[in-house]
Amino acid sequence: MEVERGKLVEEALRGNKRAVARLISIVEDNPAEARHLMRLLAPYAGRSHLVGVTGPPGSGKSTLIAAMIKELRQRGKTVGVVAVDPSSPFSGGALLGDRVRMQSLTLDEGVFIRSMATRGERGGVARAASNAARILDATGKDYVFVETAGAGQSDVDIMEIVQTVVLVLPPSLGDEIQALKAGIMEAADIFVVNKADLGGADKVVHEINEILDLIVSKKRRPPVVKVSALKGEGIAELIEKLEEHRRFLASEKGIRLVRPVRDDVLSAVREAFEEKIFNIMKREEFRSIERLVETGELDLKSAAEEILARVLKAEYVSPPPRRRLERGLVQVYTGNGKGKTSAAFGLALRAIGRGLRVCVIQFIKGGFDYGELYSSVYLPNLHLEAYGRGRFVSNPPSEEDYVEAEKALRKARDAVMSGDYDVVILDEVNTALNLKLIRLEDVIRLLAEKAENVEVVLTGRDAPKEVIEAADLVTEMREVKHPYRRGVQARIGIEY
Ligand SMILES: Nc1nc2c(ncn2[C@@H]2O[C@H](COP(=O)(O)OP(=O)(O)OP(=O)(O)O)[C@@H](O)[C@H]2O)c(=O)[nH]1
Ligand SMILES: [Mg+2]
Repeated sequence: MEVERGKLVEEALRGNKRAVARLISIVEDNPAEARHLMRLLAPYAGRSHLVGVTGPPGSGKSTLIAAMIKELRQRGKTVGVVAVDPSSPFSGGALLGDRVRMQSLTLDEGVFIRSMATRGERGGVARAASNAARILDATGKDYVFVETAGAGQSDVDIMEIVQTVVLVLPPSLGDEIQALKAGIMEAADIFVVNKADLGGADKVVHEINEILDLIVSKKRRPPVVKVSALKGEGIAELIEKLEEHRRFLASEKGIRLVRPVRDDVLSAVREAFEEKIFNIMKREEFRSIERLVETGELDLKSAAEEILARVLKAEYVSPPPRRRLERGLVQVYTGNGKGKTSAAFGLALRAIGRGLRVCVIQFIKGGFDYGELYSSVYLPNLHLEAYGRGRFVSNPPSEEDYVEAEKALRKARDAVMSGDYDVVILDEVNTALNLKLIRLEDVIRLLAEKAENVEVVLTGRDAPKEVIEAADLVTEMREVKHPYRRGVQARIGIEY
């Protein structure tokens, strides 16, 4: 497939019309394949002048394009055409002479014409047409015209991918001009009043100008050009206007001269998201949703929403890539000031952000209602266990206080030895030591035996001097001021 694809693209780039036609067919029929092909072609596109030609049915768009092709070929320019859903075939009308002229156009090596039917899902045609235009662009056409019928959303979509929008109006339009979709009126960069040979054209030119007086808020007032596509009159002037518009775009920092990339961006997003789905969801998990759709228990939209929700959720809580410390030290936050546990949690946040795993063992505090108990749920790689009875330890401590502290110490040993964590925070361990709930020598041994690449943080006031000696970093929080002293109560979210 890969080779075939490459070969086809190569042939098309070399100007082989059959290869170009095949490329466009593939892109029309197969959105997945289209993405691959468009990516291969992307580097070659971006040089054509993409011109949208729109207007009511029968206004003479196809005839006008044919006339422009003739003029452009005389100037040595190559041209591609994508005609979307023409109600009359791209024949330039019923006149026999036209048909012959068209035929001679399709034989011309410098011209490529392709019709495309509207069908299927909304947006599908717009995408296919825009891809086809891009293919013609990549294969080196100087001008690419995209003809659309001037009604409906897909027109507006297509108009967004071109650089210059030409709105073709017949002279017989009269009041209908008011009924034209405002969006199209405003999107038009050049107005063409066609069939000037039939008379009545000046009146339409006048009406358009009146409307333009009202709606023109742009920097550039779109010119109104009177032509007869059939007789080839006014065509040279129209081409001048096209070129003038291109120069205008270039002077506007090339905004629309840059190849419109919305489709590329969207399809890249689609692709990235698809990849994410299968990175995050197990095949089976996906399959189970698929099955619900098959049996009709879930409609497509709900299925999509379900998948979206799961992926986003997993993505949201998924941690950065796992990292390990090269060397772990021992830190102590002690003193009578507030902020010891807060400092330890600050360190935890930093560590988690770098893909380290953090374990917090809280001595004494278990059973109290601290905010960190709730936030740890949202933090990947933060494991928190609180031991204690939810009551201040009295003197002498109860049997249960000893049991809880013992459990916490055992857990702490596991955490520093297991290799599962990179940072282990022993919150209030100093307090447990001072209350003699656990033995100092056990804590010192734990620090001595901890795995090399594990950082251990001990908090709590009055750290024993043996702990301070064993530590690499010791910070003492000293109370300078505290709101409790002036009767401020503990606040939820700040003190607890
Ligand atoms: N008299 C006159 N007839 C024209 C002119 N341009 C086009 N026509 C005729 O108008 C009819 C419609 O022309 P098309 O070029 O097929 O019009 P269109 O806008 O492409 O039509 P759809 O693609 O069906 O929307 C044909 O019979 C043309 O010959 C013109 O300048 N003068
Ligand atoms: Mg047409």
